[in-house]
Amino acid sequence: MPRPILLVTCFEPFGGSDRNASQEAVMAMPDKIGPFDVRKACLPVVFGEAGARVCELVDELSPVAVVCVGEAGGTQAIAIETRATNLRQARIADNAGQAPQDEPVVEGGTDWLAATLPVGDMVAAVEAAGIPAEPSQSAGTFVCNDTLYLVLRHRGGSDVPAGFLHVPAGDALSNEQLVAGLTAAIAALGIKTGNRGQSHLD
Ligand code: PCA
Repeated sequence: MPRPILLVTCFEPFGGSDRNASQEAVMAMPDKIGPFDVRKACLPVVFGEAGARVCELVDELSPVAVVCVGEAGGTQAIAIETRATNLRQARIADNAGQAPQDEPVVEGGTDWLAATLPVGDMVAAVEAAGIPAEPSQSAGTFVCNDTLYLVLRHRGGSDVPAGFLHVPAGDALSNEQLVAGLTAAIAALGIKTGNRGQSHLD
């Protein structure tokens, strides 16, 4: 039996910064976690393109789950997003110079899409590893939210469970803590998956 593939993505630096905490943490994660082979990809911080890239990787790798990771300013904990909103509202330009205002991610798309990873179990697992974590009801309206929205509606709300974790930008948590927290969150997926009481990963 081949080992199940878990797709984990991060983002390149953006907004004039030369670092992205999500990239540093994801690239330092182990290549195997529990039963999973972890495949990592770093995404462009570009509206539409990042989500399209994840969808391509889903088609190419057939992962059992997708965990996207980005950084967020002003937070002290790993935030596990519960949903994505159909809104693009950029305070700063993305890395292609786009700053959409009040535009939908998908014209005519549903207002919200729920993440399909077990958010509560993941929060508990990260906290059990001694790293602060919290569920979050908003992934913002920039490229991270955009990516989650596009992945969740891929193949018409695909069978692949997907979710998003925001790690603090800057030094609120060390890279070692981020790696430990992300690894714990992913290990929790092997125990129980899906937020509809279904087990997707068995
Ligand atoms: N954070 C941004 C985009 C890339 C990243 O790491 C966001 O929260 O949308």
